[in-house]
Amino acid sequence: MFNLILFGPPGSGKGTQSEKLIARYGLKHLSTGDLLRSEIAAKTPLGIEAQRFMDKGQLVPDAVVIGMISSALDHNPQAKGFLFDGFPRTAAQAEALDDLLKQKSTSIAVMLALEVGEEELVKRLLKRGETSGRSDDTNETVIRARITEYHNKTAVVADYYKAFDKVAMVKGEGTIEDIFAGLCKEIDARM
Ligand code: B4P
Repeated sequence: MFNLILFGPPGSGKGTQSEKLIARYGLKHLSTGDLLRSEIAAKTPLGIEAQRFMDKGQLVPDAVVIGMISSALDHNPQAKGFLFDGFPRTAAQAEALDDLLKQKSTSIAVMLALEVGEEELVKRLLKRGETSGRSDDTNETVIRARITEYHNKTAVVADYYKAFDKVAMVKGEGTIEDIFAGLCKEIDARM
């Protein structure tokens, strides 16, 4: 199995690049953002709870997202590898992911970390908010709260994987194709 994490602040292009990466490498895409949004759309109790946090730009509680990922792993026994998009976002989630993968006798091969400046992030998310219908993209205060959550709780996740020498930093500004080429180079060097 080849498992990778696509990491970066909100709006850094994780969703955009994930689509291209799964098409090229045949990995199973697990996006906690997408999973949460489908729970919200289906108005499940989990979705109703998650929405309260997402509308404020806050992270959803660890137990909720770890449970979602655990069941997604169980439902995909045939996958040749997973692309984790937007997960893990806290140190507790990173430890839980390691445990879940260990139970399946596998591990993370690499964390690809997209680097994008803060003003570019805000610009991209406000632009997406014009058409996406995502309530967390239309309000600049909520967008900045998401970036603050990233600095306070998520940035440390890169340190967790750096300790195992598993982090590759990739420039996340420029054309989508150039960024994709940078990501593929790092993956191909490790496959
Ligand atoms: P996510 O759904 O993960 O989304 P994101 O971080 O906002 O965006 P992403 O980085 O995927 O950006 P994208 O490619 O779309 O999270 C949403 C919320 O869910 C979180 O705030 C949190 O509340 C909750 N959540 C999710 N996972 C969680 C977890 N593990 N634990 C707790 N809570 C969790 O790109 C953004 C825009 O930029 C797009 O419009 C795109 O077209 C554009 N773009 C991309 N690349 C570009 C480029 N090179 N140049 C110009 N524009 C570009």
